[in-house]
Amino acid sequence: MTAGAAQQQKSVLLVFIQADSGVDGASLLDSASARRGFFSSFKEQAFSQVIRRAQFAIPPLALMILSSVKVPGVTQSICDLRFDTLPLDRHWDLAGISVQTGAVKPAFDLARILRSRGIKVVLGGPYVTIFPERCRDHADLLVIGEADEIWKEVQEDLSRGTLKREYRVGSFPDLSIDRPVSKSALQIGSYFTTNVVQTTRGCPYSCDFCNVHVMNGHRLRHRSIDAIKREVEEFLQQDKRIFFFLDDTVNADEAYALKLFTELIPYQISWVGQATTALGEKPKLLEAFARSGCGALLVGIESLEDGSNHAHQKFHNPAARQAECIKRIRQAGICVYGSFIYGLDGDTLSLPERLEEFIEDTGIDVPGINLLRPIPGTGVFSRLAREGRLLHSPEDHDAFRFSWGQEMLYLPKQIPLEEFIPSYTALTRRVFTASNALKRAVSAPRLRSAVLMFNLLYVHMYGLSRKDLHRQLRELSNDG
Ligand code: B12
Ligand code: SF4
Repeated sequence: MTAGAAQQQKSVLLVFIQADSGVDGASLLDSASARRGFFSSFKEQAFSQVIRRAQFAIPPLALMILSSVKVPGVTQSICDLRFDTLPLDRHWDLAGISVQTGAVKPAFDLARILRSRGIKVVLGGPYVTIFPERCRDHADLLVIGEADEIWKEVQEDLSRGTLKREYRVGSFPDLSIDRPVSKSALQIGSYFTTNVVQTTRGCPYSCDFCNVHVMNGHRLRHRSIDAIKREVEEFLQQDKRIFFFLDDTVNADEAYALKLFTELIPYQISWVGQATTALGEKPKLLEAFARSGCGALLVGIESLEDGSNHAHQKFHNPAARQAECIKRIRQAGICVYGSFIYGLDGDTLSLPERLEEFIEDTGIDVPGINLLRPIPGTGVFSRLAREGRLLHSPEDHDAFRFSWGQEMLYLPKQIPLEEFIPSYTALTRRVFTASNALKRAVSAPRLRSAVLMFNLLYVHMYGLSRKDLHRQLRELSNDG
């Protein structure tokens, strides 16, 4: 390579930001965490490491997709801040940051640091797509929307020195066009698995606490089954570990899912994903899931109160059918992670008892009992703001940061906050105990050690959540 060609070579750094709490590492939100004793600090750090290193440590698919778009003269690297420190000892022509709603402040802080060192910054991801105006001043350029196609243009412009201020994706990318995803920019050993695959994008539903349908549209877009099979084959050559199908609802199109998972049976993989419990009513599809190696599914149950789900625009999966469906999924040998939200608009103080009974009765392997997180840009956020029920100014998006059930951000409709918090913490104290963790692991249809680990982590994380919520309650009553 000549000196001139070497000069023209451009380098791009793609950065994934660690959330300061939640699945990336639970931490107490209050400064008291700094005052904890040696033993609890040590325990905290050890748990945090386990969480980072083992449980959810999957690579960011968005950045894998971007780094797979190859343009001559441009090299791309991924820096995952869960494991890596910023490689500021090297020269970068452009740094791309994926901004999730709720981790806006760390993303903007990072952008400022990079720009102060003369590195151009491009922001993309869910928050940029929904709130481009709020991002403009924090970056040299923005990519608004799904960047699968437009990222090539950005890199070409970088190469030519003609970068624009804004790249707006006109229409959702056609996923049936084959765009192979490569792992070449990943540190494979850092992750629990690197086999992350998305088969469809978009969601036909409109739950008001979610904005996937806002970001990715209501129409389900499919990748070609042949392309997925090639990807699975390719991925297996580098990493034989479990696959994670990241689709929000992997059974959203039942005919497609049946064909896909039937054709994946010969690959003998094991996999986990997210699905609706309607799967329990489709014996053929359920069998294809089980035979293709499905070990566990996360299902969003939210409330056991239909009125609550309806109040939040969730109409699929009526509560009455949930229990039977979950039992059938488990009978097929697939573990169920049941995700609930307590505090929805139709919920009353009688719900925790029913929820506990439901978890017992169905044998859910890993329960997750969440607090509603009003995320800026969602329907519920706007509605709670209109109704004066948000506990922070709706303009202050940083106040709505992610946390692991550690703070209430809004006033529940039917339950006063001073009764809601004790009722939630009493519920998590009963559900997440070490003996329940053991019981669930023993009765799990498979993946017993993973079920045990998840449940034990939750014993720890819900313990932190209780401390923070009680602190918030004390503060609120002092203020009042
Ligand atoms: C897998 C997953 C995870 C994984 C991996 C995290 C990750 N972000 O990769 C784990 C389990 C760790 C996780 C954790 C969390 N998650 Co999550 N997760 C998902 C899920 C199911 C898929 C993400 C994905 O890979 N999508 C596919 C890729 C291709 O889409 P994409 O990320 O949007 O990227 C495209 C564009 O946005 C854009 N883009 C993205 N980044 C960048 C960067 C640049 C520079 C450019 C140019 C473009 C660009 O181009 C990409 C290609 O088209 C989504 C749901 C969804 N449908 O997206 C939720 C989702 C992203 N998660 C969500 C949440 C709330 C969380 C947690 C806060 C949960 C918690 N309470 O702890 C944490 C936050 C962790 C973090 N540090 O961000 C919310 C985010 C809401 C929002 N508006 O931001 C989502 C949308 C789920 C939901 N229903 O609300 N999550
Ligand atoms: S919560 Fe799930 S089903 Fe509801 S809109 Fe979001 S992605 Fe779709």
